Amino acid sequence: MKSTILNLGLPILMFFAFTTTMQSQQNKKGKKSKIEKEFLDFDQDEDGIITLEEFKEKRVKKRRDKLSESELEAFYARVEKNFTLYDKDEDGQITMEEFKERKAKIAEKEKKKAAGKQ
Ligand SMILES: [Ca+2]
Ligand SMILES: [Ca+2]
Repeated sequence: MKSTILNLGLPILMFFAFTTTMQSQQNKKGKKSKIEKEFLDFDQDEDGIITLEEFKEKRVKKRRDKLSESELEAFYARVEKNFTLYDKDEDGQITMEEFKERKAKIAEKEKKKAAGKQ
């Protein structure tokens, strides 16, 4: 009797897992414009490319008043390192494609992290 329940339960579980995956994929598509907006937020002069200067400016803006000079310097170093993670072809500029790629990777990582916590 117990095994009958198990045999029925597994396909149902798999079905739910499948539909949940489908839903999250749909959400991802909906989020595309959000990433594009984020990109434009970085791209101050709207030339379709994020330079290191623009990247730094945006990241530091909120923190500038709160951090000491040495903290700010450390923060800049971190931001520069972060920039290279986005800039895949290392030309010193982040294109929309590179930005999206990196964002997708981050989302993937966070998904894995969240799954590991369960
Ligand atoms: Ca720009
Ligand atoms: Ca690049």
